[in-house]
Amino acid sequence: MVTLVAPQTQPGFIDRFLVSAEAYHIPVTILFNKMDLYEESDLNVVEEFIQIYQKAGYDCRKISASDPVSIEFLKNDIKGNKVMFGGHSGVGKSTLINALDPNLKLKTGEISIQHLSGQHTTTFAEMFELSSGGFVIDTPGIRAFGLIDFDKEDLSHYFPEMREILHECKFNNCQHINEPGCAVKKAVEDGKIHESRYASYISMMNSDEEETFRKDIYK
Ligand SMILES: Nc1nc2c(ncn2[C@@H]2O[C@H](COP(=O)(O)OP(=O)(O)O)[C@@H](O)[C@H]2O)c(=O)[nH]1
Ligand SMILES: [Mg+2]
Ligand SMILES: [Zn+2]
Repeated sequence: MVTLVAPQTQPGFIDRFLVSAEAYHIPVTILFNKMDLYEESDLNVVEEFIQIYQKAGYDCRKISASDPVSIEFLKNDIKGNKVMFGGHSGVGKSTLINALDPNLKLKTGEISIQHLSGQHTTTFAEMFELSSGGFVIDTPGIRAFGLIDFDKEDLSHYFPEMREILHECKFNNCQHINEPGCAVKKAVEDGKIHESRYASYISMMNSDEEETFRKDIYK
């Protein structure tokens, strides 16, 4: 779940999230929430984001947790599945789950350590069954992502639009940085891969290996 105001989600955060999902073969739908709050200029930014992520192959949906019509499709998507809602604190994950099933009464808004009866604070991931079918996992807000369980050399495999053309690179160990005959760099130049996605790739390649690619996160 992504919002562009209150709070603002950065492409770099989305890209790290998506890479983690790809690494675990988890299909992603990007929900742009709080559409009811956006001014004209915000709407342009939403469209830019949607361009970036549709080009990368992701399903993008504009919703408002407060607009039942905009979220109805989710009931079908969730039926028969287990679905995790992720994103920054305050983007509206718990509000959306309540809108999908008002019986759940998850706590929203201010994070509180008080456990009021009949309410759940999102301080850890918790799974709930929806009355319309399927299960949803509500997660606490994620500030940053540093949890990717694979080698740096494989990073481009977790960008779907890069994965498609990797075999076209001249060198089979191409890192898509400075190598000649690199199909990824050419696709960026030709506008087939969005510059913002490539910038995230480079940023992740340059990031501290211990931080970004550590393999002991669940130990
Ligand atoms: N205007 C508007 N506010 C929303 C929407 N979704 C959530 N909110 C508000 O955003 C705040 C944070 O929501 P919450 O569900 O607690 O976010 P979470 O931390 O992602 O679970 C609450 O005050 C919600 O009422 C929406 O679609 N539109
Ligand atoms: Mg919450
Ligand atoms: Zn390459």
